[in-house]
Amino acid sequence: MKGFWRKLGRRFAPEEEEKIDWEALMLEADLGLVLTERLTELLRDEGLLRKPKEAEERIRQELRKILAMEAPKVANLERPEVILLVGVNGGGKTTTAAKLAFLYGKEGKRVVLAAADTFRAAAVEQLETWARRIGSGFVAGSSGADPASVAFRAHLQAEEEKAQLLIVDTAGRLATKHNLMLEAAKIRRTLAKRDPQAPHHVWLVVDGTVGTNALSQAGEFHRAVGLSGLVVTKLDGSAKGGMIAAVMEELNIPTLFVGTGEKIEDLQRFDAEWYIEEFFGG
Ligand SMILES: Nc1nc2c(ncn2[C@@H]2O[C@H](COP(=O)(O)OP(=O)(O)OP(=O)(O)O)[C@@H](O)[C@H]2O)c(=O)[nH]1
Ligand SMILES: [Mg+2]
Repeated sequence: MKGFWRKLGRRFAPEEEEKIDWEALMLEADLGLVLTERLTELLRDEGLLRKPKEAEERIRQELRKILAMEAPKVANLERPEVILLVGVNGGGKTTTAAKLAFLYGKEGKRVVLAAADTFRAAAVEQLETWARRIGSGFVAGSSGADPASVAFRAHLQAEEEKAQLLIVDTAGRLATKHNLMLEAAKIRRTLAKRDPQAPHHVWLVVDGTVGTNALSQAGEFHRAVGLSGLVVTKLDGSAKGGMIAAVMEELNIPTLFVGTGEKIEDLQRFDAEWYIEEFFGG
């Protein structure tokens, strides 16, 4: 993730510093309209618009407040705890499912991966290859099978195997986004038949390079299925990470993990201080 200043390709000469248009800069950095307006107002009220050093410090402080949300505990129950991954195509769901299985596996949890993307045979193979490599359990449906029934079966198997964690990968490539939401909602209802608490976590996997588009995606999925967290991928590229704070501000959904590459270990727990440093870095 490139820093706020670096990303904008800007450094201000001392004589320009007083004229910084904070509102424009924050919008460019993908902080979104709501957060940008609130922060601009705040800087104006506190007389910091012409004091760049103080203004930056004030924004850091506010970001710290916005991002201070505790991550949920995962895999602490008697029954398999379920993480349902949703998101539009190419966001990184399948890769993230594997990365999470790897990460929790390393922490000693028994994990089952469920390939509930039955629309693409390649998607099932992709996850199966990962599962084999990681040594986690794996459940798939035949091509065209009902994804909700795959999730249901996977839950049965996870219980049989005494797995602590079931991670469900879903399709991102349906005819319409509306179908995508319906599908995710159906998987959610079906899992609840196995365990009223399931899925314990519904995480949106979103490509960090799409900027504030991620905010509208998160809003739509949140209304349709209720999200409890975000995984923001591809922050290794020229990502526009500002939306992480925007999603927190507008939807109150925490970012839990960030993807920083294509390899299995390229997933990190979200760290607010790291984020703020990266955001302003440069
Ligand atoms: N650089 C980088 N690439 C990533 C990251 N996460 C995923 N990718 C790549 O993004 C591409 C899409 O990832 P998938 O995991 O297949 O995405 P998906 O959401 O499952 O896609 P659909 O199944 O089509 O909905 C792959 O080439 C991944 O290797 C990341 O954090 N960084
Ligand atoms: Mg996939």
